[in-house]
Amino acid sequence: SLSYAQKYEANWESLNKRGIPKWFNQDKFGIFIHWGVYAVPAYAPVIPNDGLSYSEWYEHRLEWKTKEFWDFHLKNYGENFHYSQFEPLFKAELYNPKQWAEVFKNSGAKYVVLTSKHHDGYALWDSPEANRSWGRPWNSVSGGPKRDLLGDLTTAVREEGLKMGYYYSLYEWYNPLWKTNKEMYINNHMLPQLKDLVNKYKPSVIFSDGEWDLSDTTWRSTEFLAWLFNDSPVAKDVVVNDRWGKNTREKNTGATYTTSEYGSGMNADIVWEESQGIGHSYGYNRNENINDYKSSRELLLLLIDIVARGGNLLLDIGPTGDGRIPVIMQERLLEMGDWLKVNGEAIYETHAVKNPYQWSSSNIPKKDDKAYMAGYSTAKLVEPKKDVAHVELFFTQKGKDLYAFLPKYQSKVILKNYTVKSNTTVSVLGSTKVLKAKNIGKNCEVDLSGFKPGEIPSELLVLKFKN
Ligand code: FUL
Repeated sequence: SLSYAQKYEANWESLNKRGIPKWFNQDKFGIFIHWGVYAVPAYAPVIPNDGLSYSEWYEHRLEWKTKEFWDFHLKNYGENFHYSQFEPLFKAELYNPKQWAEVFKNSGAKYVVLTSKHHDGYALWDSPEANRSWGRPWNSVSGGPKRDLLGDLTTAVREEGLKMGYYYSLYEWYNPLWKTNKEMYINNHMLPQLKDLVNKYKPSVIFSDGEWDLSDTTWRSTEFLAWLFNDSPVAKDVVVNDRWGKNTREKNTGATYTTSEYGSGMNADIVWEESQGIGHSYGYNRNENINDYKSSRELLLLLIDIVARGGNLLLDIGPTGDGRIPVIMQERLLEMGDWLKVNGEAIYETHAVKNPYQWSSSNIPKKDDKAYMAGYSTAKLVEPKKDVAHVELFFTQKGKDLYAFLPKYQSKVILKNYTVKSNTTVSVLGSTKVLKAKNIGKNCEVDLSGFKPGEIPSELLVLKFKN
């Protein structure tokens, strides 16, 4: 828990005493946005579970002449077309932050994290520090859209009642200072820029990144965090991730939350957040097609699986260079929101059940059953930790109440080693009907056969055991 009275010192031992503001782990679901100049070429090869699929790495891939990118670039833009020449084509002429914020609100997400600056150094606000080697400004207000993209989204998102946070890359691939004098880069460029972002826009989340080349001491990360937690305008509620220097990831879990990326997440004992896109890239990739995108059912299973293990999902979208959220991404978000409107009470502000596997239902078809697997892709999406058996049901709890998520409707559900009490009522979220539930030995059997067709959903139903 947080203690505001104390002054944190610039070391992890002290910073870790702060804890992580409660709102973060209660909110469960956020939207990640990767947007910048890379949204113009918007291109990467499509290779599942491979960082080569990240379109936001376009500039670096060109510099390294990575074949898949270089061939595409030569063919379509030519050898002499420099990455910075995409900036004038980044116009965001159809950008409507209010519409974006409405979609986020209706997706059921509670917070938004936008790339304030990715590794290419391009800032989405009027950052005085943001400039290129030849000393010219390199941000969305001086060039490209000529607009404070970040500020305008921040206002719109907050008007919808959601929290706003920023991704910020500590390093920059082609900043001359970075290349020649790391200390000056950090002191005169990076730290003032990050503080400017905090002072001007007051983030609820800082998702730091690009930290891996240097130690946390060289980055002066603990100094920055002590300032952030003691003296910044967001000292009370800001939440920060774990990327503050090589060897800081998955550590310092008292002050920072753990980030996994296109991964399977963590266990329930720490505050953690998994991030991934709907397809295989964070930035928009025009090279992806419908089969590369997860369905809303798959995305909801991903969310459920993560929340059942105590984590958050930061689901990424990649807007286009002209300022739109691709319609298919909007649809995915809105479909998730429709489900969350009915079932959100089993997600928000819940906790992981310590050992959910003890309750695995005994009458659910086994995982090798083809029909069953066809509608249940989580095992494929989320590589289970080696000690975790195939998940048949997902569970969360809130106070004394237990929620059980069923990937598919079944007429009877048996929870092993779980018994209902005389005052327990069992229902399906979205329906007021009280279900028959009886204990048979150590197990509890719930009868779902009494519903008329269409009365409850046939997929992703949630049983509530109210105690
Ligand atoms: C990574 C970055 O390199 C990716 O481009 C992306 O921003 C991801 C969230 O973090 O480390």
